[in-house]
Amino acid sequence: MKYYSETKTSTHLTRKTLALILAGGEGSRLKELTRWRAKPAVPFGGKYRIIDFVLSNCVNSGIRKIGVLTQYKSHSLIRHIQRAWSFMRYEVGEFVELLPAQQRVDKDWYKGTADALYQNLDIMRRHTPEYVLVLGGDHIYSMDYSKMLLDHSRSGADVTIGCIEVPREEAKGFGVMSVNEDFQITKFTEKPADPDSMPGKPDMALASMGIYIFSTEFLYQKLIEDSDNPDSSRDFGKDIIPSIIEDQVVRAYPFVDEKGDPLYWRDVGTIESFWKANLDLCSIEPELNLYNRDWPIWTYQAQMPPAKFTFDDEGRRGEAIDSLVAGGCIISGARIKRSVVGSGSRIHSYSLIKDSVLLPRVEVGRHCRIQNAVIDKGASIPPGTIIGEDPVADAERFYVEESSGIVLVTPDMLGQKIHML
Ligand code: ADQ
Ligand code: ADP
Repeated sequence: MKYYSETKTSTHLTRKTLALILAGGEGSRLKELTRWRAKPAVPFGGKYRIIDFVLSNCVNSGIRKIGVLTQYKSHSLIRHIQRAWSFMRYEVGEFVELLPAQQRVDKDWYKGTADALYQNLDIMRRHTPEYVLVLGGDHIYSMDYSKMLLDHSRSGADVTIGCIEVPREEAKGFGVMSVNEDFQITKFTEKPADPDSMPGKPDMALASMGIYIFSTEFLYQKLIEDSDNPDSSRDFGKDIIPSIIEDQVVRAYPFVDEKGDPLYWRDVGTIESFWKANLDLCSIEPELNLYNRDWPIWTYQAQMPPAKFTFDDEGRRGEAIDSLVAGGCIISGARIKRSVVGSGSRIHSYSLIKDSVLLPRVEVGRHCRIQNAVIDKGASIPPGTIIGEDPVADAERFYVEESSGIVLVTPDMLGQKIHML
């Protein structure tokens, strides 16, 4: 009986919710991968783009009214959303609507994440939501937002913020909170130099996932107040959230399983974290399971034939182990280990690829050795190229991330003039 009424309530809640995905940030730590495209549009996992994960979470959670706020280098993002997500039917109250910065309120683009919403207040009002779910467009995870909505509506909070435990060192890049025994947030600091640790866990901090559920009228009121404040940078993490902690009911919603253990959530903000989250998919039992039929990750499906593996001229077979090889690839006499090979790629004979992430439509010539690398979409690696063995030689031609040693190779670095976005 309890289960039935919960299902009914959460269906009501998800129908009354408007999800707004912030997809306009620059993502500058991804370096050349975001030179030509916004971070949410960066290809991920062989055939997806990063934004597909949050969009799939919305649809799988039953939230079908979705706005995507875009700003920075949005061409490929907009194109992808139009191609992949147009199956939503407005006639039955389902949509993915693009909300690009368009100087609607004054001459300014979106100044910060709160301003991005403020500039679309009239559009939000038109949809008459009871709740607004604000999401980042650049995280890799599977999450049922209906559970968080249920928690928000039951608690009567003004805002509920998704949170997760992270090592204290990493927490410097996040909003960090302290909570009381009822999960009410008592302190919130955006990107603190010295993050507060969790009680009984000196090495961990409670980080904001950048996911907020607002009761609608409260959100509108705060956005308007913030727009009148000349000292505000118009950002949720820097301005709005810290300003309401004292006087309002702001609750934390931990992203954990039934046992209370943290679930998989990755901010793929750096080359290393992007590389690592891709390789996580190659584990025997990945924490994020793309093969879960109850939680499909939707994307644009290009018409591609199955991946093909053939022998080289000397009879050595092309093979891939602990790897994901997307459709349309031909692996002819090359060996691939613990790597992700993006759709439509060609890997030629006598080459070895290890611990690497190839975005779609990469060509690797004969006799190449590639390891610990990320190869951007459309890059054509000339025969005999060695990547990931000599950091000095790599740094002369490519980008080597200092902290991790991961090598990033883009078409620009190879002198190619065509950008496959
Ligand atoms: P950051 O990710 O550093 O921290 P921000 O750069 O504002 O915050 O990006 C948040 C989201 O908004 C991203 O998806 C980005 O693409 C988008 N975005 C940024 N500027 C935008 C703009 N002008 N218009 C539209 N979209 C924009 C935030 C929170 C932290 C939290 C982390 C979790 O501020 O408290 O811990 O997310 O990753
Ligand atoms: P190598 O990898 O040794 O340089 P090729 O690129 O010529 O060799 O391809 C080896 C094998 O891959 C071919 O025998 C063929 O089976 C397959 N192959 C290559 N290109 C195509 C293609 N365009 N369509 C279908 N199969 C192809």
